[in-house]
Amino acid sequence: MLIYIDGEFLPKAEAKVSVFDHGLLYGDGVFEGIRSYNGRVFKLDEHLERLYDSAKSIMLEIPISIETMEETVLETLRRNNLREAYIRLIITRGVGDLGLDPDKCPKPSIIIIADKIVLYPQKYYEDGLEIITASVRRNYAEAINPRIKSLNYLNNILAKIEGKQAGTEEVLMLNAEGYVVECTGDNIFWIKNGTLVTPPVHMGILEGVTRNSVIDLAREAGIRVEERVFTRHDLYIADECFLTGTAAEVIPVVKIDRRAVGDGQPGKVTQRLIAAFRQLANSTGTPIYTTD
Ligand code: PXG
Repeated sequence: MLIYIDGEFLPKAEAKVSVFDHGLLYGDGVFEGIRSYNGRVFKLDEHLERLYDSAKSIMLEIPISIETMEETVLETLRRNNLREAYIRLIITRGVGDLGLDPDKCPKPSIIIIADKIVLYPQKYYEDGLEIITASVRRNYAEAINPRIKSLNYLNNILAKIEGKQAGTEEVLMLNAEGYVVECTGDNIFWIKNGTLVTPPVHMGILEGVTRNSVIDLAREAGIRVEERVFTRHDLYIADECFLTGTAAEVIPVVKIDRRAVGDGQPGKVTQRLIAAFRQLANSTGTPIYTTD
């Protein structure tokens, strides 16, 4: 495996960062998780735009252009001979001293890891997931805005630990006001009487690339979509529920806080959207190899 770090492609054993990197010392940096399907990178422009927006929001200037970044991501995939991959792009504040001051870090670091994709077990797509609500609340937007895909994921990790202790794969998170926002690494949708609902971005969620694709697909299929505020009550009385994310794609939720969603089986609209998303992911994207 060859990993890109600051202009070089290094074997895994040599791909290392300094203990003085502020990404490690303070979680000071941003990242992206991207996938390629069948030799094409899915929504590469959208992921890169979110990466550069996240960086701008924390006043971190990425030292290469978005065009060079795009080419470097593709080159990392080529060097590793990958067609179906999970790509982790990381920008850290870089090496500084032991103080918080980001101005002591003269050069941000760029890391690109491209690996084989580890998929969720197929049974979750057929039988659905069970989730519970975490007691930990999603970050308050005026503290660390959830729209920033920062290296500081402790908020979500604390929620994930609660889920692991309860034996669930994902965990529902509420914002400080108690409204449903998202899960630890996935956005949430529910359906009632044929209308698809998901929280608006300003409530304090990561604006998922998969989320946005699913909203488009649903609208194209003639499904009414609403981005609005809701509580767990709405989820408890929903007909269907599903999560979206780069790793999970579209995955049904059949139990929330030990209550069955709808009839306790993955719903019809959810199944339609799973199929539509797979079709889109397998037929679009930026080609990695010129022969594709
Ligand atoms: N919400 C949060 C908080 C996320 O971190 C999503 C939603 C979905 O966004 P996309 O753009 O992927 O549709 C994410 C992203 C993992 C992993 O290993 C997943 C994410 C982030 C980090 C790791 O499962 N999901």
